[in-house]
Amino acid sequence: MTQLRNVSLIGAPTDIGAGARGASMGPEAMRVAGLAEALRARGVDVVDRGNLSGPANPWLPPVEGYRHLSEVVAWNQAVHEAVYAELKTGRMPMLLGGDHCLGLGSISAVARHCRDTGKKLRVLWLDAHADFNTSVLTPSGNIHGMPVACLCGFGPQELIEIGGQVPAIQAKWVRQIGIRSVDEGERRFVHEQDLEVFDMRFIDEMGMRHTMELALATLDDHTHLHVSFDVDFLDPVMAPGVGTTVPGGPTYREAHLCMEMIADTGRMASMDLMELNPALDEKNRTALVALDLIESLFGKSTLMRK
Ligand code: HAR
Ligand code: MN
Ligand code: MN
Ligand code: MN
Repeated sequence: MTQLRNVSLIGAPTDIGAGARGASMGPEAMRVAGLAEALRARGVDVVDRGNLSGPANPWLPPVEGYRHLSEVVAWNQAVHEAVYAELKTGRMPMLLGGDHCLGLGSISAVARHCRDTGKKLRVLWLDAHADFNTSVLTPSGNIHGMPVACLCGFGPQELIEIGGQVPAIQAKWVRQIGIRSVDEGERRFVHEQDLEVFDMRFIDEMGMRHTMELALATLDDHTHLHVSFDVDFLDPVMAPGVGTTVPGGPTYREAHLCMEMIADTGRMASMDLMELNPALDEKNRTALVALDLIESLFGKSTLMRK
């Protein structure tokens, strides 16, 4: 196992890109659930860097297809710098969102680190949504529906250039898993850009095991694996605490297998935990499920093989 065993928690308490308020409380909910303690119990050296700060949510309608664009840029710049700084010191950043628009800042930092160090990047995007909208395709203007498109170079200049290189990543470096809600124009764009999507129908037919074998194929010693975990990936029966629930997600066991297979690669070097919304949760239970899955991601297994 070459997986980094030193994690830096970075809180990004904002819901600036979301369609519901409350993801701003996500970082604290994970702390209350006992994230740092659970990782330490697994032998991980954990440092909590506390929360980033940024502009308040003005809760305004979209302007030219984007809601809160300048605020989204400011938050993503802060996330980018924080994530990049951790990678530079050889630590594993774990971004605690916050809504998923911040995946742009996080993954652009990871891509920049990979350019610095000559690593290959593989991004696993665990989500109910493809997050591949643009200002013309979006039905909402909410930028949390756009980060993958922005990373691939399709988005407003001030956002897509945050990592210093446009595009920050190539679509072929991404594997999306658990997808079950894609907007009409977004669907066409996903095909046009050849994004590799393992949707729920694929998982139903092929099983999570085969899905993950494909998603994790061709990783090697030079691959930096980034996991962007949108909590709405999970079935809302077990994870109601998100702003945009979509029925028919992976079961508890399927989600665990997904995490366990990622852990087995030993290649995860950064991650995001996004969209947790305590305002919509029940006694922090979604945070506790997310924590449970993160433990699996860090190698917890029933028979403790390693
Ligand atoms: N596709 C819809 C939109 O663009 C909903 C996007 C919801 N996204 C997230 N993150 N919750 O995945 O508005
Ligand atoms: Mn590194
Ligand atoms: Mn998402
Ligand atoms: Mn989502």
